Amino acid sequence: MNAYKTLGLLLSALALPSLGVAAEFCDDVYSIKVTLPNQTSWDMCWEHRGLNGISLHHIFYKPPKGKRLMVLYRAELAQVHVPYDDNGIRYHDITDYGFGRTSMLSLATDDCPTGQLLSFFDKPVICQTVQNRDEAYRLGSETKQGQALSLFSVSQIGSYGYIPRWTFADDGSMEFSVGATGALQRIVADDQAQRPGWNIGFDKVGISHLHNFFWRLDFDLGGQGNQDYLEQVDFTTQDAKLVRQSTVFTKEAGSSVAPDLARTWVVASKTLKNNKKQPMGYEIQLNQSGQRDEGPAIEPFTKYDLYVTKEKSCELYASHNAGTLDEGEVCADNLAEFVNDESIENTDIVIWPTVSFYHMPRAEDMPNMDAHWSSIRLTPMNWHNQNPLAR
Ligand SMILES: [Cu+2]
Repeated sequence: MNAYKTLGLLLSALALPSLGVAAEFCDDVYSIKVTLPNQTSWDMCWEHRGLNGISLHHIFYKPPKGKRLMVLYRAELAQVHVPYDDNGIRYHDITDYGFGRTSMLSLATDDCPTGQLLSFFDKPVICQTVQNRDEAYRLGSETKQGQALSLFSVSQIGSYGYIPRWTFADDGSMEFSVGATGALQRIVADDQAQRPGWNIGFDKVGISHLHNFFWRLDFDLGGQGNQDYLEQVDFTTQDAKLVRQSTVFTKEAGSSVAPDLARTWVVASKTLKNNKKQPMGYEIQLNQSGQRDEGPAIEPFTKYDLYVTKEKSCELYASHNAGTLDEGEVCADNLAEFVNDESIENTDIVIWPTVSFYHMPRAEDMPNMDAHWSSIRLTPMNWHNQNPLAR
């Protein structure tokens, strides 16, 4: 052992206690570890990616009295598709412009008044806050206030400002949202053409359009990548009763919202069980399912509201994925091609929830728009033995 090595060991032995535990899966600067006042902990790593913007990975949750377990291996926004009603343009903002690099705005202290800014090199890109979420529960006079960890960044794409936000609550639930603000991208004089849209004043028409948001979620419940399955749960009426019908997907598939069946989806683990012997999992809820887009034949990826595929490093974006290359392999173009009858049993799966917002412009969109939010919600389903915040 040479002198330098001895000195190095000595220094690291001296330094370790004050450094604390280093992040497991990333550099310390990309590590987020928060214990909320209710003693729930969340920890994860973040990345800045040119196309996805902020991407999160190795997401772990620890309830106040339970074990720390991985929920998601990776989570990212995988497309923002904006087709205009007059077919004048159909944007694919994530792949064609990218939410990272120059699109990602540098945040000021005022953008994050109650939190802390996280920087990518010297550019502050994430605002991290702990927020109150009012009553977590109430039973008579017994009540508990809830909290959540919230992360957001801002990406400027054309006239639009998009705010991807990731919220992790003290009860294990998560909400992934995107706010759309900025200014209207396309306004025409209404005597130019009978364009689909809405008169926003002074003979100006804001062209109506959709914002279709796609997330790519690689769940690895309990860190076991090959043990997750996706179940679709429907309720049908039989003899004045509602009867549950469960379908576990065994092959890659697309599925759509069905309000008449009260349809929902649960991702769960074949091996992880709570103390009541129930499979531990998460329910996936699409919060804005009042509007949906099934576009023309050139956009087959809009056909379904949720997809499940076998995990592939070549399948990263819901549409316009073909330009991406993985070790020389030409990747398939979009979700409709990713779903090609492959088995998803005993393999790592990816879930792609989507929501649509139909934006009909109004006078109030001038000169700048309010932030309108679209989101999905992930709620623990038998992940715990009981309400994790109960005494
Ligand atoms: Cu819009």
